[in-house]
Amino acid sequence: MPAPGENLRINSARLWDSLMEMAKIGPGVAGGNNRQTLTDADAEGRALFKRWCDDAGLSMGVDQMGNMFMRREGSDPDALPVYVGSHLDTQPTGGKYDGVLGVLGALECVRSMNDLGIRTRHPIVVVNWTNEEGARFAPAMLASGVFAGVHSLDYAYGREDLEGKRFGDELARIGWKGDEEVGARKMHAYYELHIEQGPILEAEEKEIGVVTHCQGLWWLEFTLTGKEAHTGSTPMPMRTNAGLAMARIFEMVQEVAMENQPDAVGGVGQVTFTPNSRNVLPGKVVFTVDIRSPDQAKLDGMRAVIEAKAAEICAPLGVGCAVEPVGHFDPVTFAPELVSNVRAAAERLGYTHRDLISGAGHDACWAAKVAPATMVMCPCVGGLSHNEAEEISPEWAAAGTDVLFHAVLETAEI
Ligand code: HGY
Ligand code: MN
Ligand code: MN
Ligand code: MN
Repeated sequence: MPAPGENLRINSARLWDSLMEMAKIGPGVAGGNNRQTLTDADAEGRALFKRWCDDAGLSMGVDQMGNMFMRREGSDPDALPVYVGSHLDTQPTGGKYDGVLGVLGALECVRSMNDLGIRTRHPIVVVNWTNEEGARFAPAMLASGVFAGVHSLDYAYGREDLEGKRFGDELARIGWKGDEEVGARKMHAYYELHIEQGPILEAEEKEIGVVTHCQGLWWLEFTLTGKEAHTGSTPMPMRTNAGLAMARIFEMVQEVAMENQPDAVGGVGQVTFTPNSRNVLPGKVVFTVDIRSPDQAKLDGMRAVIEAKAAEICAPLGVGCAVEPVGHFDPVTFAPELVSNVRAAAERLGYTHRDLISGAGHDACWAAKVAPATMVMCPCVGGLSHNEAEEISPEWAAAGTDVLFHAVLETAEI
């Protein structure tokens, strides 16, 4: 089968218009997006995406986790489809491109196949995975995780947001709780286009990241138990200060990550104080430590050291310390054959490229457990993401989607 010709390109103007149109839904307060999963804004974004898929002649399937599967028929209806997608939900202070570029880039590939009269042998399925971000309902990549058999449906339905609302109820409320059995679908292959969310491609002036691996992660939920007391009248020696223990653990996590450079990170993004009153010492402090590394031994070693040192920090303070892993995946190796398709496509199209390990987790990490999977990345300005100032150029969006287009055509067979 001949490779797609180097002049085969997507419609970059239409792609950019779609990105800007989607960005109007669930606007943030500083130019980005707040389209958190299962909110009315998410429902509005899903409806717009469905309208566009209807216009492109795609048929829709929705599973029990609200994952949207938009199918373009191939010449061989019995052939397993090639799945291409990402997520439309965002962080509370998210950007316009994290996830969205992957969903709308996949849609653009299908729109371009329609324009060019291309019929692939394998069907193509464009995917919008529910709740990749895990901001409102932890953990992240929840729906692709259920799809891959990592989480049960009951576990997912029972996840609660900070207002105590249940995932399953909210999914039903917005009208996207499908009947299709989650995980029943079989994929021939899975591709995901995503912004890098890191500084490497821009710094090295490379247009394409050929993603060979994704670093592994642990999310460790710490519950520290102190004693509620008056911040003013309680003498220092009489305090059981969970907040102080938390601060020392944060410092220790930073030190452990720095001792494991260059390929390790560690930090905390969310903390809850109870009762969270400015003149009450916290009786309880809950936070999630996020550690990551592409090196399996480093990843698991950091976890062991952090848990041991946290206990040593808490004991002399009289603070109780409980730890529970609430998210994890080992470092991911993506499918070499698909990675080669991405690299060959970048070469053919004349885009500068370099192999890359993904720093962020993606739905592709769970897809890789059930099918050959890989990713295509484009740069983002300053490597910034999970920030409303997240930015890319139309040229970067087009380059990533052109490469995705060629790699998908290669696997789906034209
Ligand atoms: O946490 C992550 O890496 C992704 O943004 N869910
Ligand atoms: Mn993402
Ligand atoms: Mn994200
Ligand atoms: Mn493991």
